[in-house]
Parts: sequence; C-alpha cells; structure tokens
Amino acid sequence: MPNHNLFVALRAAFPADLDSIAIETDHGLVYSWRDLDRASAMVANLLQSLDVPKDATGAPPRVAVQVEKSVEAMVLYLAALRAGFAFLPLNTAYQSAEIEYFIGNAQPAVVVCTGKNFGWVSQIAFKAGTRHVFTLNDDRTGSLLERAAHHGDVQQPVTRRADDLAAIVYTSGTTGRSKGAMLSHGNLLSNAVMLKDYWGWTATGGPEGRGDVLIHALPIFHVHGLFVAIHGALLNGSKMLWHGKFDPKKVIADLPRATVFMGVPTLYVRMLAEARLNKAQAAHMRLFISGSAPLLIETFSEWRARTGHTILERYGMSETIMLTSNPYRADDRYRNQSERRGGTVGFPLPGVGVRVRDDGGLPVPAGDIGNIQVRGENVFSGYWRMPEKTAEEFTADGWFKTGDVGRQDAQGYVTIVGRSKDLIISGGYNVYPAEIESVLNDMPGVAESAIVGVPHPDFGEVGVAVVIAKPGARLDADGLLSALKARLANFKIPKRCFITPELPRNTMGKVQKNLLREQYKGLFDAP
Ligand code: MLC
Ligand code: AMP
Repeated sequence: MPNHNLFVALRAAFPADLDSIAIETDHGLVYSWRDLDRASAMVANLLQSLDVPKDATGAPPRVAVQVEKSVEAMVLYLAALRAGFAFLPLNTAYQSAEIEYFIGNAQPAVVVCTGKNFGWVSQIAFKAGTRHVFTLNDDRTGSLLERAAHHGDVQQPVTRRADDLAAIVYTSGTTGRSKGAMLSHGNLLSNAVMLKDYWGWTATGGPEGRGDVLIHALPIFHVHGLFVAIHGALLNGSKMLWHGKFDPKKVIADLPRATVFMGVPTLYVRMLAEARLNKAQAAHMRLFISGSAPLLIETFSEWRARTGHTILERYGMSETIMLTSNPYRADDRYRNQSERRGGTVGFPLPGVGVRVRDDGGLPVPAGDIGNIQVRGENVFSGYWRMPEKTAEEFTADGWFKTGDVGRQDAQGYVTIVGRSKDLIISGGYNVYPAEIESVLNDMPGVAESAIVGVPHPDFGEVGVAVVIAKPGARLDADGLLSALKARLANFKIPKRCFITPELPRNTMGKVQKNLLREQYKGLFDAP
C-alpha cells in the first residue's frame, strides 16, 4: 500500500544537500534539513515507544500541544505526522477552563505544555486519563527533548491512508462548545501541493540562488502559520527566516533576505506604521500574501504605494485550509485574469468547488449575495465525535456550509461581504460572542449581555460588551473584564464594557446586535 503520510511528501521535498540551511531563527539559531529530519525522527521514536492505550473507535492517538512558538514545536508537529499521531495545536492564550474542555473532548494520549504551565495542565490531563505529559519550552529545554535524546535519529514514517486523521483543529462555535475539525493527511497534502504551484513557489533564484525564502512570523497553532506557511516552505525545500513573535521592525529588516511573506491584515497594518518600509527594502520580495481576516482596501492600496507590491489576498478556514486566492499569474480558467483585486478573495483554487446559495439552498445569479458553500479534496471529514454538528454543516449533496456570506462575479472573483455566523475576527483570531456572553451571563449580578464586533484600526475588529445588571445589583465594567480574563484567552476579552439598563430588541424579543454595532462603531476611531 502506498504511504500517504504527509511527512513522506514533505521529506521527499527536502533539498539534496541536507546540510544546507533550512531555518534561521531571530535568536541566531541555525537548523539544517538534516537537523529537522533527525530531530523529528527522535521525537517520533519517543512517541512510538510510549505505552498508548488503543482507541476503541480505531482513531489514531492524539498529541495535544500548548507551547510557545519554536522550531522544536514545529519538529514535534513533524514527529506526530511521522509517528501517525493526530496533532492537536492549542493557542498559548487559552486558559485552564478552555484547555480542560479541549483535553476532555479530544482525550489525547500525550499532552505537551510549557514548563511553567506543567502544574495545572498535567492536573487537567491526568484527570482526563492522559498518561504522558511532557514539557517543551521555547529555549530548547523540557522533558520532551530530554526523553527524545535517548531515541534513535532514524525512523520510518508510519503508513497512513490519505483519509487518515493528521490533525484536529478546534474552532469555536456560534452555539455550544468548540468543535474539533478533523483534517486528514490527504486534505493537508492536496492543498499544499496545489498552493505550491498556484503561488509559484520556486527552487531557483532568490537572494541566495536557492529559490524562495519565507519569513515565518505567524503563530503555529492555527492553520495559517502551521499548515499554509510551513507546508509551503517545506514542500518547496525553502529556507525559513523564523520569527518567534511578530515584530514589524524585525520583519522589515529581513525583507531583503526573503522572497515570501504571509500575514493576517494586522501584520500589514503594523508594518505600514514603520518609516523603514519602502520600495528599496521590499525590492527582492516575490510575494506578500494576506488572509484569515478581511484586508481593508486602504491597507491594500497603501501597501502597493509604499512597497510597489500588490498583496495577494486569499480566503480559507480551519475546516478547509485554503479555498480561494487572487491570482499569482494569469489564470486561464478565469479568462486569463491576472489582476489581484483588492477587496476580493480571488478565484476558487484549482480542485476547490465554490458555490453561492440563497437561504433556501437555491443558486443565486452571478454577482448576487448568498451563502458560500465549498467542496474538494481539501475539505475536512467532520467534527471530532460530533456527528450531528457535522451533519448540520454539510448540505445533503455534500457541500460544506462555510457560514460566510459573499458573492462571485461573472469573472469568477469571490468577495466576502459578511458572515451568517455570529463571529468577530480580531487580529486574525476568531472570537465567538456566544462563548463570551455565556461566561458573562454566569457572573454574579449579570442579567444578560451582548458582545458585538466594531471596527478597530489595529485588529480590524474587536469585541465590545454591553451588559445589563440584575435588579438591585451594582456592576463594575472593569471588574467584569478582569473576571473574564481569568476564564478566557486574552484575545477574546472585549476591549470595552458598558453597563446599560436595557438592550435593543425586535418584536420577537431578540437582541438587535446591528443597532449595538451601529451605536459603538466609532469607539476606536482616531480622535
Ligand atoms: C493580542 N491581543 C489581541 C490580539 N492579539 N486582542 C485582540 N485580538 C488579537 N488578535 C491583545 C492581548 O489580549 C493583549 O492584551 C495585548 O494585545 C498584547 O498581547 P500580545 O500577545 O503581546 O499581542 P501581539 O503580539 O501584539 O499580537 C498581535 C498579533 C497576534 C496580531 C501579532 O494576534 C497574531 O499573531 N495574530 C495572528 C493570528 C493568526 O495566525 N490567525 C490565523 C488563524 S487561521 P492585554 O490587555 O492582555 O495586554 C485562519 C484560517 C485562514 O483564520 O484563513 O488563515
Ligand atoms: P478559522 O475558523 O479561524 O479558520 O477562520 C475562518 C474564517 O476566517 C472564515 O470562515 C472567514 O470568515 C475568515 N476569513 C479567512 N480569510 C479571510 C479573508 N481573506 N477575508 C475575509 N474573511 C476571511
């Protein structure tokens, strides 16, 4: 049986010269391709040596990981692929209540956390039945690497079918708890192979004559930084300039040594605020890609004026990886269009089906607004152990309902105009009002709350809380925000909180969030 393990394809793309540089970090560390191969083999051997109980359903063992960004964290991802474990990345901002839910739901055989969180994370993990909890810090210390050091640096990747589970990525929900999107080796590989071609990754030219060089400055616990960026570079045998944390000055300083950059819109906004960003600095860059949140046309235009480059905007989701993209070069499927059109997310990518339907499920004429539905080899198989939720999110004929609202014009360009799901995208992170409202509503003295998204110059959009007190209760807005901080990841905390006597409602008694959004929309405007 052919081995569809994603790692096999990534490894096959490593350059012939394994001693050439694969990664340079902003801390001055250098990793060769051989280093990545050997280190991931050692960690894979460690994972395979563990006594892991068989899952009654036949699902592969899971390794849940909440660690700071580091090359070793990426090596752990590669090791999980090699060993046939499903990788479960977790945002470092998640607090204990959130982690408890993910671990309880996914039942990982192995949990990896930072040394400083070991106390509370291990308690949660052991209680949930996980037997192995390791630590991994961003300075190459921790028990994971100590234990892996006792294992061999050669490993045969476990044979996987294309539809075998490779990763579970949790996405919050408009109702109820987070859902784990199950991505297979085939989902990930097919999308990566297609993007390598569509975005014109090249193994020649570039600043060192060895082809593309990627500046990696995104977190690696979400689809954008973990899959789109890392797979792109590895599958092309491209060097990465690895930034542990996004710093606009450091990225701009690295531009002359790189060719490709991927970011969420906030990263572009922050770089535009730097005087050093100019055409000369960006002269050797081949491609700037933006996604995960809407890129304002002002940012798109200002970037072109300042750098001479036109940002390529694309659209994707955790459940589907990449769906649409503006063209890199002329796309003959779309009448040879080569224009990257600001405000649009471009064309459906090769192999991806995109259709726009009305609320009754019927097609809408070209250019009309409707619900975006998708299908393709890239689309996930369902939510981890939630068959009913999975069934709700797919149409009877097998298309995934993205929850995004948009249109496709006669030339094929897709534009996202809104969302049918109640979701705020803040700095590229998804924030679900329902989740925050339910935590707020449980707090003493709170009768009801509503969270709405309003425009923000840095994060694009941020949450604002509007809260009603119970009769006789006195609420303190700052106190509520501090209490939320103890329960939820920091990026989910509303930036402002207002206590009001009532919320606007329609005749059905439903809170009219559109009126609240209108009321607070100027809150973060420049004075
Ligand atoms: C940080 N803060 C945020 C925030 N990030 N608030 C709202 N939204 C965010 N995204 C707040 C913190 O709560 C904290 O507040 C303060 O900012 C400083 O925290 P920090 O961690 O030091 O912030 P910073 O490093 O500046 O982070 C900003 C950022 C980061 C833009 C670099 O958010 C980021 O890396 N975003 C990228 C997200 C991403 O990769 N998304 C891809 C998802 S995949 P306080 O009050 O506590 O001090 C996907 C699919 C697809 O969507 O299509 O790609
Ligand atoms: P996530 O669940 O974190 O994967 O977020 C996926 C969501 O991000 C999508 O459903 C869209 O709403 C949004 N998104 C991703 N890329 C873009 C984009 N280029 N423009 C607008 N929204 C986007």
